[in-house]
Amino acid sequence: MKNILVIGSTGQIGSELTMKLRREIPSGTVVAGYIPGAEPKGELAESGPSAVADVRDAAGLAAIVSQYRIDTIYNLAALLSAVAERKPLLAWDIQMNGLLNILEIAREKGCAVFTPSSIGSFGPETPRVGTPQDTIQRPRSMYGVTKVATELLSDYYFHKYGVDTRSVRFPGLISYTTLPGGGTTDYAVEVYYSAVKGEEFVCPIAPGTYMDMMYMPDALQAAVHLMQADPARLRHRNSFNIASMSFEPEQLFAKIREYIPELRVKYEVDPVRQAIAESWPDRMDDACAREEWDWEPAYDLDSMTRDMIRHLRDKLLV
Ligand code: AKB
Repeated sequence: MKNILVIGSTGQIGSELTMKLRREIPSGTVVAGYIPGAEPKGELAESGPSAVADVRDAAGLAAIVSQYRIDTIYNLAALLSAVAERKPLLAWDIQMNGLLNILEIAREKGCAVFTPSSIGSFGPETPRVGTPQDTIQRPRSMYGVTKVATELLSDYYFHKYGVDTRSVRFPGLISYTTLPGGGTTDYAVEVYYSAVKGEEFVCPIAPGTYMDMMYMPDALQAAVHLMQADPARLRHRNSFNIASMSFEPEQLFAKIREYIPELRVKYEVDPVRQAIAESWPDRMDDACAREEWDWEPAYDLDSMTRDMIRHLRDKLLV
């Protein structure tokens, strides 16, 4: 992994992953791929090359891969779960037709590909607690359908053509740099902003609804570490369960109140997000990731909360 294209470099994961890769692989080139209207800014724009990289434009992607001699593609282009329910055809186009373009380019040019899956790839029939690595995946959301298909298509390209595809099933990701847009787990990010700003938080997810969550530094470490893992140890590829914490809204609010006691919350449950959340696991079993590439998260709910509040105070209260 030396010359890397990050597609979706200005999104929640991409904005931090691109900077991490530039710091950790200084001998290579990390191209920040973006779509018009979501141009890189600040340090992301200044610290390396960027290029328009629309997953639906195969010729444009192939030109970037040739120009920068790309050997690894991080494909982070996706509509998140709640938006995908509103725009299912667009979600399919980006997530599936886009992925096919990337896999074809990877096959021709010999690139490795990381395309994240999600807790969204599971559904109501999946065992909810201790969700096994290999289990029932019958999601009912368009987001979930595209994530299962992403896993299958990525494995297909590995088995049929030898394309080095790898991925993880991300939980809800919590970060202070870039807000997520249109996910079911977004509440767990937004409440930190409300708490630090002293605003009442309106929670769209009902009390008692558990979901897997993860702090962004652990998610980024997983994305980098998996792509560097010894392929001989990988019995799985697309995709690995990874887990670090699981909570329901009240537990998160109680933890934040240990540091910001005045946090105010009211519930206005969004039926679309709630139905999706109820079909997702409460806690995945990540034993295979631990065994096959030494996955180990560093953050729990308390250490994440302290770090989030410290950074958001710096960012929002200047
Ligand atoms: C979403 O909520 O849609 C995402 C996810 C868990 O994949 N954050």
